[in-house]
Amino acid sequence: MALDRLGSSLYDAIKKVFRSSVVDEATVKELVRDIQRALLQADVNVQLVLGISKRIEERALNEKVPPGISRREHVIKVVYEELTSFVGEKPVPLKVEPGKRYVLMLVGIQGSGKTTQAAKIARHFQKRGLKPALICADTFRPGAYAQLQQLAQRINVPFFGDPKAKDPVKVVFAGLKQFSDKDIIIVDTAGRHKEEQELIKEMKNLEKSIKPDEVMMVIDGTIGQQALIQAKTFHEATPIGSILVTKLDGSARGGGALSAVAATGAPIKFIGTGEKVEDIEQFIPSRFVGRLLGMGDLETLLEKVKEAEIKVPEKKAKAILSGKFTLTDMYEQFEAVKGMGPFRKVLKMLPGMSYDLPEEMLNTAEGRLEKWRVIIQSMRPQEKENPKIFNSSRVRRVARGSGTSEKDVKELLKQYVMMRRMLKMMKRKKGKLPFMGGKGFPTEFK
Ligand SMILES: Nc1nc2c(ncn2[C@@H]2O[C@H](COP(=O)(O)OP(=O)(O)O)[C@@H](O)[C@H]2O)c(=O)[nH]1
Ligand SMILES: [Mg+2]
Repeated sequence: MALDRLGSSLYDAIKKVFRSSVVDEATVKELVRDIQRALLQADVNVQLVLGISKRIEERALNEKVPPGISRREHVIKVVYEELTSFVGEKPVPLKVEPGKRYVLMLVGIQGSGKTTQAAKIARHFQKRGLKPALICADTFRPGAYAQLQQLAQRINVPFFGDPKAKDPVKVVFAGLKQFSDKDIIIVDTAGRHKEEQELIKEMKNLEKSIKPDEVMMVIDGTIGQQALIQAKTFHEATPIGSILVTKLDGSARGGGALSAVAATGAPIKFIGTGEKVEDIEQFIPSRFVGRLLGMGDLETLLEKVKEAEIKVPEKKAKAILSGKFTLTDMYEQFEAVKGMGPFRKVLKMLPGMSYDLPEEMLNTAEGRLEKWRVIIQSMRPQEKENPKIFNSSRVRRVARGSGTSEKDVKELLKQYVMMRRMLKMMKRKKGKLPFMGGKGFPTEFK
């Protein structure tokens, strides 16, 4: 199951909590069951799933709700916290300082993505003004040398290797000598499929000889449950200091790889999200879980909600919920959101936005929201109040007046229809929009 699907099924589970009229024991139990199902389908280890769901249930049912937040919010907070602690509470960045040579050794089976990540990590630090270097210690696979050499050349990072060498230890020592002035040296090692024992032996030996500052295990995010066994085997041979999960783009069954974290106790430091050398991200647990839940970074969200305390007069809120949602109202929403910080971030927090908007739209959302504001400003009052009257000549006029294209105007109108439909749906279900309980976000509907 794809990681993004895990995201949307967790999100659906959470959404149910938002929409149910009361949050009681039955709601919590159903939520826990939904979460279990989502995690199991994403290949997370059964024991882990049971542990997490038990803690969520206990806390959600028994913990006292802190003042200032609703029971609903509390339940979501518990889910979020438990999932976050499952992938690592805080980000653990790879610390590299100028002038202090740091040797990072990558391990993992063949095809997990070591060589590619070696280059990605080098580039990551190069972009931050540090001096990286790459060493090819894969003396096993023909072509390993050329692969890393080419990658190094492309990103302009110093590279050392010996295509004829048989002993990786010797190669690494020679490389380390040459790179004594570098800040981070990334050692790419061999991985094998079948002769696992051989691989483990070589890895152990290499680690003992060169004594790297850190051993980072590269795990293919698509291998599911196997990741757990793999991580355990490696960890027993050489304590793994950190983990990099690759291929979390596409159809990664990331849950299995995430279980590996629990097996080794080592933090995930990076994730690989594509084949290109820039497709690497520092792993930030809260952001990751937020993404899984389809609601951005919850902590930031709760903070923002408290900070902003945007309220819409009750009369207006009632009018909107009764179906009267005009473009003027939409404009006001944009204005309100604008005061809350970076658009993109806030957009992810908007009800229904993170999963209903295509990714490409989110990417350009910042510019777009600004555009939409200008477009609405260029409309006549009767158009804002009654958008139904829009025809092609009105669209053309507004596009011209706002310096945008007709396509832009149509897109805005489409977005408007979507939001109105969503509000109507909410009304029918008599639920609140996500995060609209308590202090309300971005407006208060009571
Ligand atoms: N989609 C995707 N492919 C990746 C990623 N990282 C590596 N790959 C691909 O995985 C394959 C194996 O990578 P490689 O670095 O040679 O693995 P190694 O044998 O462990 O050194 C290559 O085709 C890479 O392009 C990633 O983050 N996403
Ligand atoms: Mg390789």
